[in-house]
This record gives sequence, structure tokens and C-alpha cells, in this order.
Amino acid sequence: MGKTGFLLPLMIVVLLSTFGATLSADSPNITTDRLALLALKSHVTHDPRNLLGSNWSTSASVCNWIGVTCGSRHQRVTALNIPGMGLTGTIQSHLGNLSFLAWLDIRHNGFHGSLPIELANLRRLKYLDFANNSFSGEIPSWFGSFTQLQRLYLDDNNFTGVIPSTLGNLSKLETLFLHNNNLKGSIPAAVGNLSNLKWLILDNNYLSGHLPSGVFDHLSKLQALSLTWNQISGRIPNSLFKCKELVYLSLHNNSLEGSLPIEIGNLTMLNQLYLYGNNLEGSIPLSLFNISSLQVISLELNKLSGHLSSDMFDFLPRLLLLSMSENQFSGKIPTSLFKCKELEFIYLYNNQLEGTVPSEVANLTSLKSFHGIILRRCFHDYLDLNSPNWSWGYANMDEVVTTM
Ligand SMILES: *[C@@H]1O[C@H](CO)[C@@H](O)[C@H](O)[C@H]1NC(C)=O
Ligand SMILES: *[C@@H]1O[C@H](CO)[C@@H](O)[C@H](O)[C@H]1NC(C)=O
Ligand SMILES: *[C@@H]1O[C@H](CO)[C@@H](O)[C@H](O)[C@H]1NC(C)=O
Ligand SMILES: *[C@@H]1O[C@H](CO)[C@@H](O)[C@H](O)[C@H]1NC(C)=O
Ligand SMILES: *[C@@H]1O[C@H](CO)[C@@H](O)[C@H](O)[C@H]1NC(C)=O
Ligand SMILES: *[C@@H]1O[C@H](CO)[C@@H](O)[C@H](O)[C@H]1NC(C)=O
Ligand SMILES: *[C@@H]1O[C@H](CO)[C@@H](O)[C@H](O)[C@H]1NC(C)=O
Ligand SMILES: *[C@@H]1O[C@H](CO)[C@@H](O)[C@H](O)[C@H]1NC(C)=O
Ligand SMILES: *[C@@H]1O[C@H](CO)[C@@H](O)[C@H](O)[C@H]1NC(C)=O
Ligand SMILES: *[C@@H]1O[C@H](CO)[C@@H](O)[C@H](O)[C@H]1NC(C)=O
Ligand SMILES: *[C@@H]1O[C@H](CO)[C@@H](O)[C@H](O)[C@H]1NC(C)=O
Ligand SMILES: CC(=O)N[C@H]1CO[C@H](CO)[C@@H](O)[C@@H]1O
Repeated sequence: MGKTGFLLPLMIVVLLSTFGATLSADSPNITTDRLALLALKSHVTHDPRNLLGSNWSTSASVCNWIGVTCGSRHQRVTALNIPGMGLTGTIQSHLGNLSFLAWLDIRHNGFHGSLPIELANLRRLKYLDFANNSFSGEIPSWFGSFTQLQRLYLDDNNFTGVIPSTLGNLSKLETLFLHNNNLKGSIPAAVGNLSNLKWLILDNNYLSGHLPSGVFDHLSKLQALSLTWNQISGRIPNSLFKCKELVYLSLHNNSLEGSLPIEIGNLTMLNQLYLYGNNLEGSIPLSLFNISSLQVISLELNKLSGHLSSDMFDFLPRLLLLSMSENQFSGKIPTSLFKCKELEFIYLYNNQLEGTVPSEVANLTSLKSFHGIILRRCFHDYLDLNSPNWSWGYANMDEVVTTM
């Protein structure tokens, strides 16, 4: 053992005592966390079940407060979990002092106002759920500083402005929910840097412009993409068909144009496809009908055309819903359709189909609705985002109609 054998322990002692002194003098500790939470509590204007009022008492340890979790190692607050308590109020800059916070869940409350920049100090955040409150203002660009973030839920608020391209910094992000806000502008190309993304849900905003052509090039883990109810135009970029893990793809009610490429058949895990209410044209590539996991094919209200071939549904044993109404398809109703034993809904009205409904329709014992020519829409799709599994539902089913 050389000189370092004696020097090293000595150096550590010296370092520790200097560092230790700084630590107790200015470093945040559990008292800081208590003050931060008391500041939050004091700006809660409505607490209908008096949960914070009765429980967040100054005589109890902050680590025993309802919704608060402390880490065992540092005795600092690591999680704040207060969803659905009916709380109303604003978020104070003090919250940014919870420097060990990894989990912040205040969803389903009535918090409002804008978010203070001090929250950018929460560098350890992995989970941030502000969904279903009344936050307004722009999504702050400093959200890009949450480099550990895996899940971000800002849906069902009143956020305005554009999606900040700094979100492209969140390299660990797996879930991004921004639906049901008032966001505008185009989807930033930086989203294409989120290579761990599994769920990207941007429904029901005012997003417009083209999808950046290579935006999906590196999103190879994407399982759910929903851009429904926006104003997105242009073609569906071919890079989308590299996302081979896609289970749920919903682009309906936009202004997408062009035809569907043969590469759509590369999405072999696809379970639900919603493309209705766009300006898509041309024929549907047969590769789509090779995706045997498909349960929902919803293409109505486009300009799609082509002759339906009798065997096109041979490989879709799980199909539950087929909607191709209000397009320009021609030919006869394919008899292979009646091999899809689980079919519940068939919509083919307002096309240029000919002939009659084949008698095999009687083989479909699950059938609830077969709209041949009746001009009516009576289903509404939704993705149950709270279910651990993929599920779909429908509403407004008035009656079973079997006509042509
Ligand atoms: C926390 O830090 C403050 C100074 O910032 C100090 O007065 C207090 O004693 C510390 N509390 C604990 C529990 O270490
Ligand atoms: C606050 O709530 C927690 C969790 O329900 C409970 O363990 C604790 O005893 C409560 N504290 C007070 C002071 O009511
Ligand atoms: C916590 O944050 C507030 C506001 O950002 C600040 O004024 C305060 O000094 C911070 N520190 C402590 C220990 O509360
Ligand atoms: C929002 O939260 C309220 C109150 O908890 C709840 O009733 C409502 O269903 C929630 N809405 C959504 C869209 O989750
Ligand atoms: C993005 O990350 C880089 C490095 O990780 C950092 O320097 C930069 O400040 C971050 N940008 C934002 C907006 O947080
Ligand atoms: C959202 O913001 C707009 C404009 O600021 C306002 O008119 C509207 O009432 C807000 N909606 C909600 C649900 O807070
Ligand atoms: C994506 O990340 C790369 C490398 O970190 C960076 O050079 C590029 O500017 C980023 N692209 C966008 C659109 O943010
Ligand atoms: C689709 O799959 C084929 C065969 O596996 C492959 O050659 C092609 O590059 C894929 N296309 C896309 C857009 O991923
Ligand atoms: C459908 O799959 C079969 C069997 O894997 C294959 O032979 C055929 O070429 C595929 N058809 C299309 C249009 O992709
Ligand atoms: C429909 O059922 C009948 C009798 O059960 C059977 O002969 C026929 O092959 C079935 N047709 C189809 C398309 O499955
Ligand atoms: C989710 O799917 C798994 C595997 O398919 C199944 O075992 C489980 O029962 C499903 N859960 C629900 C709530 O449907
Ligand atoms: C084609 C289609 O369904 N368009 C609808 C899209 O959504 C807007 C409302 O956001 C409706 O007005 C359109 O009719």
C-alpha cells in the first residue's frame, strides 16, 4: 500500500465535513418539503372532503400525510399522489422545492392557472400527471428539463399555444397524452426524437399542417397513435409504417389525403384502425386485409374506391367492426365477409355496390347492425385509456337494420 492508502481516508473525512456543513446550512431537507406542501395546501381554495385540512396537520410527520410518500434513504418526499380529491386551487412555486420528487399525480382535480417555472427544478420526475384539471396558458418549454420523465399526462385541460419542441428532450418518455386541450400549430419534428415513446395521444386539439415526413423513423416502440379530431393535412408519412408495434392507429377526422401504401401491411400487430373522415383516395392495398389481428377497420367518409374482391376478408377472423360507408367502392359484398364470425357491425352504405345481401349473413350470429344503404351513423368509437387492455366501445346504437 502506498501513500494514497493513508491519504484517501483523510481526504474523504475532510471532504465530508466541509460538504456536511454546507448540507445542513442551505441544502433542502424534509423541512423544505413540508413548507412546499403547506404552501400547496394554503393555495387550495376548495377541499370538499377536507382531506388536506384534517390530515396535513403540522403536528404529524409530513411522511404520514395522505398522498405523500418519502424515500427511506434521504427522508425526502418522493411522491405526491392526490388524484380525484375535488381540490381547487393554483400551483405555487414552492412545489419546485420538492427536489426528490419522482411521482407527481394531481389528476382529476380543479387546479387552474399557469405552471410556475420553479417546477423545472423537479429533475427527478419520472411520472407527471396533471390530467383533467383546468390549467391554462402554454405548455411551458421548460418541460424539456424533465430528462428522467417516462410518462406525461396533460390531457383534459385548457392548454393553448403550440406543442413545445423542447419535449423532444425527454428521451425516456413512453407516454405523452395531450388530448382535449386547445393546442394549435403543427406537430414538432422533435417528437421524432422520443425513441422510447409507446403512446402518443393528441386528439381533439386544433393541430394543423403536415406530419413531418421522417417523424416516425425512430419511434419503433410506438403502440398507440391517436391524432383524431384535429386539422392535420397532407399525406400519411411512410415512416409511420415502420412502427411495427402499433396496435391502435386513429387518424380520423382530419384532412389527410393521398392513398394508403402497401406498407400498411407491415403493421402486423394492428388491432384497431380508424381513418374515417379524411380525404383519402385510391384503392385499399390488399396487404391491409392480411393483418389477422385486426378487430376494427373504420374507413368511412373518404374518397376510397376500387372493386371489392370476394376473398378479401379470408384472413380476418377477429374482425368486429367493418365500416367502409360513404366512399366509392364498387363490386358485390364479398362473401368472405361472412367468414368473420365475430362481426358485430358492418357499414357499407353510400358506395357503388351492387347485388343483394348474401344469405350467408345469417351465419353471423353476433351481428348487431348491418347497414347496407341506410344513411345513418350510429356508432362512436373510443379507446378506453384507463383499461390495461385495449378495448373499444360504441354508443348510440338505435336498432338493428339489415337492409341493402
Ligand atoms: C433543515 O434545514 C434547515 C435550514 O435550511 C435547518 O434549520 C433544519 O434544522 C434542517 N432540518 C433537518 C431535519 O435537518
Ligand atoms: C392521514 O392519512 C393517512 C393515510 O390515510 C393516515 O395513515 C394518517 O393517520 C392520517 N393522519 C392524520 C393526522 O389524520
Ligand atoms: C422554496 O421555494 C420558494 C419559492 O420558489 C422560495 O422562496 C424558498 O426560499 C424555497 N426554499 C425553502 C427552504 O422553502
Ligand atoms: C375529471 O374529473 C372529474 C372529477 O373527478 C370526473 O368526474 C370526470 O369524469 C373526469 N373526466 C375525465 C375526462 O377523466
Ligand atoms: C435539453 O437537454 C439538454 C441536455 O440534456 C439541456 O442542456 C437543455 O437545457 C435541455 N433543454 C431544455 C429546454 O430543457
Ligand atoms: C379555456 O380557455 C378559454 C380561453 O382562455 C376560456 O374561454 C374557456 O372558458 C376555458 N375553458 C375551461 C374549461 O377552462
Ligand atoms: C434530435 O436529437 C438529435 C441528437 O440529440 C439532435 O441533433 C436533433 O436536433 C434533435 N432533433 C430535433 C428535431 O429536436
Ligand atoms: C415493410 O416490410 C418490408 C418487408 O419486411 C420491408 O422490406 C419494408 O422496408 C417495410 N417498409 C417499411 C416502411 O417499414
Ligand atoms: C398476404 O399473406 C400471404 C401469406 O403470408 C402472402 O403470401 C401474400 O403475399 C400476402 N398478400 C399481400 C397482399 O400482402
Ligand atoms: C354458412 O353456414 C352454412 C351452414 O351452416 C355453411 O354451409 C356455409 O359454408 C357458411 N358460409 C360461410 C361463408 O361461412
Ligand atoms: C387483459 O388481457 C390479459 C391477457 O390477454 C387477460 O388475461 C386479462 O384478463 C385482461 N384483463 C382485462 C381487465 O380484460
Ligand atoms: C368529416 C368529419 O367528420 N368532420 C368533422 C370533424 O370534426 C368537426 C368538429 O371538430 C366537425 O365539424 C366535422 O364535421
